Amino acid sequence: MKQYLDLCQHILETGTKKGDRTGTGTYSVFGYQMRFDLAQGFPLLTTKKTAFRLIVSELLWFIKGDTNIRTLIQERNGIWDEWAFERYVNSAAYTGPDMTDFGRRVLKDEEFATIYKAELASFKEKILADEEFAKQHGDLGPVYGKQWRAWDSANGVIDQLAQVIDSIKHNPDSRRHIVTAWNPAEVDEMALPPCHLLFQFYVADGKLSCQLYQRSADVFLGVPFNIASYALLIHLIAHECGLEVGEFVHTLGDAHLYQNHIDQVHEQLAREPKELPTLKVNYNGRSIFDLTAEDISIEGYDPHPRIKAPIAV
Ligand code: UFP
Repeated sequence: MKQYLDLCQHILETGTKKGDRTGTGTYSVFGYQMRFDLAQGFPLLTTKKTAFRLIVSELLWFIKGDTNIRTLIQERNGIWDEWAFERYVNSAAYTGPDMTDFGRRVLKDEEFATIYKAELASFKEKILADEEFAKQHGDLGPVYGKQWRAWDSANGVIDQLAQVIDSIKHNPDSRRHIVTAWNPAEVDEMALPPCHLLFQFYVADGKLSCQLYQRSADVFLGVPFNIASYALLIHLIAHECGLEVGEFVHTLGDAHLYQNHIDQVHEQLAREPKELPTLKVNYNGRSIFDLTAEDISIEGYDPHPRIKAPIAV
């Protein structure tokens, strides 16, 4: 994954110091593109252990059109927890200790961190135990799953994912194989406006490629997930359409390294990339819409150890 390490190096060398919504501070570049030939192996980062299991359950959650964290928590996937929690503590229903600005305070104040962890844990327990509570407070608003599978329009509900698969199958040369999660009418209702917001498929020589436009990219924590997630999506859709996999073209808008990730990036850059793993999917005649996390695995993944870093909420 030299492409990824080159991006980190590029930001370190040319990035502009820039403030951001979370108050953390970043080094940032605007406009960058990476290409991954999926025939060369599955692009899961080898210079840092990356949790493929979480990538799989999140992608299947998008594909199923789900927007509630309950399903993710049931699969022991906590990557969206903070976003739902933030909505909850800002709602009238929340009566616990003050959680204002929890993302930043948790990094600076140990006493607060203990209280926060307990609150978040009890929030998650309630989501699991109480279906009504989950319906009200586990939903993230009309995020990816909603837009991909059930975009609301004056002409009815649009299943963009099913439509794009259909158009790849029946009109492969089309230049309109597009799915967009950026719904301007609904952005304000989302817990987090989509980061990976528009993708286009391309069919040539029996291979399926895909280009993604990502408006905002946390290069240390988010991007390794985003690359693997779209690589997996291309594999699944290619199989669905009887095509081989081509390239993943990853185009970034604001590509940033948070200032509290810089030591970790240097640690990673000092590591030698290893051989890429291989994706295994047990399709068993089922469509992309019926696969479960148990059907998808990775083989030959022997990464360098995990590197921890604080997430900016
Ligand atoms: N982010 C990613 N990839 C994702 C995702 C979020 O890198 O898939 F959901 C990062 C980008 C940014 C933050 O650092 O999360 C979102 O903040 P903002 O909306 O202010 O761009």
